[in-house]
Amino acid sequence: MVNVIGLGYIGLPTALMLASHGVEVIGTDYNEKLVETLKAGRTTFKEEGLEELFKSAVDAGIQFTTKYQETDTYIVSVPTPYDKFSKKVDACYVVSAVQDVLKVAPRGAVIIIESTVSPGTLDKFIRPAIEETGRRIGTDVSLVHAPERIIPGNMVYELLHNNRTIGADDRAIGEKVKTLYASFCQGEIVVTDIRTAEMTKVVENTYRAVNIAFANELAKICRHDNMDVYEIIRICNMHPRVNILQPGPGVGGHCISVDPWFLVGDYPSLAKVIDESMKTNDGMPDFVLNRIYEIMKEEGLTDITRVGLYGLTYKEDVDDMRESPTLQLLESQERHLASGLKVYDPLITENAVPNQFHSLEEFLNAVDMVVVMVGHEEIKNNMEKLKGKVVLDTRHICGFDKVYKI
Ligand code: SAJ
Repeated sequence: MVNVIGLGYIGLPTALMLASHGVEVIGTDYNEKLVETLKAGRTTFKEEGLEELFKSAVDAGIQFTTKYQETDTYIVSVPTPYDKFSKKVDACYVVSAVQDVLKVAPRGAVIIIESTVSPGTLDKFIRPAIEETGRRIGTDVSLVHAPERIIPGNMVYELLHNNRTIGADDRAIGEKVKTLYASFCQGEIVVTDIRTAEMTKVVENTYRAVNIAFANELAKICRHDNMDVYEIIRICNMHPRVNILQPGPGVGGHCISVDPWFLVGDYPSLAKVIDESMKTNDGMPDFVLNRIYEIMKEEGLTDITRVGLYGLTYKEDVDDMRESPTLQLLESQERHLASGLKVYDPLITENAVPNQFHSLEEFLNAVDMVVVMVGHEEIKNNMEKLKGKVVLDTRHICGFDKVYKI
């Protein structure tokens, strides 16, 4: 039996996937409300294919509880926040989850950490937490790091098809854990050591962050001299060895906008390109705000309260607002003492920010200028409704002629 600890964006789909592939699974989360929702047969966030997967896992007998279980295998998938000032990972949730696991784990149990951590975290924080209890790693319990790689928006498909990395002290334990993931994973599963597994995960997200920063920098250069950055990137990407990502209003989510900071925090004098890239990405919401002012001037618009931001989530077709560029822009707007921007997102039903609308029609009636911050399907399917508005399209999704770009 596997006890999956932490039933958030990664833990839940992983638990469901294992259960629907014949593994006996108990999912544990300290959040009682979340566990009650799952027990009542409802999923806790929106994701393509999640409902079907949930049904099949429930049919297969998955259970949800707030209690840690006595079992031979644990998968820890709890959040790893980072300290915004020191840029270092805060491993407190992982440490406390492991401490709670140790209260119930039998001798020989395998503890798999799936949460993304900065390289060295298992050595610095997790091993000492285990040793403090008098347990010997390798004999009493085994430690494994199996970082997840799935992308929100396509999680279920990627859980099945992505290649995976498993870091273990002991090859035999690594192979055993590989067999567990191979129950559903059709990709290649590489077994390596823990430090390498920690580093590869952070490097993958850093690579993407640096590539996006490069695209954002190109957007600024092109804006300066009135060149079309999208056409330039499109043509460059026709070269067989060039693959530049897309510029945008900023980088959000809890991965690409966070993980690279771990390297800057741990290696401040070495991680120069990474540091500059993160600053470039973090500067994009301000860049968009300046574009809004520029365009308002050009169009003779004077009332900022008649400008609306379309999209609150960190990217298209997910309901996750963590670190979203829109939230960053709203904060920046507060700093500039220019609050009043209207906001709307079809996937955010709760009241999250001031001046938020819950209907596209009402939102559009309240504004003269629309800033497309997120390219949700909804707006792609309703492009004609933007006609007659001044549009700043930060996602390059509007096909019509008169549209402003970042
Ligand atoms: N973005 C751009 N331009 C692009 C692509 C993305 O501005 O060309 C922005 C998005 O709008 C968003 C942010 O970057 O605000 C991050 O979105 P994303 O789709 O690039 O990535 P995440 O954060 O949803 O998921 C990433 C993935 N990592 C990589 O592709 C290397 C995923 O595979 C990881 O599992 C996930 O991080 C994670 O959990 O670490």
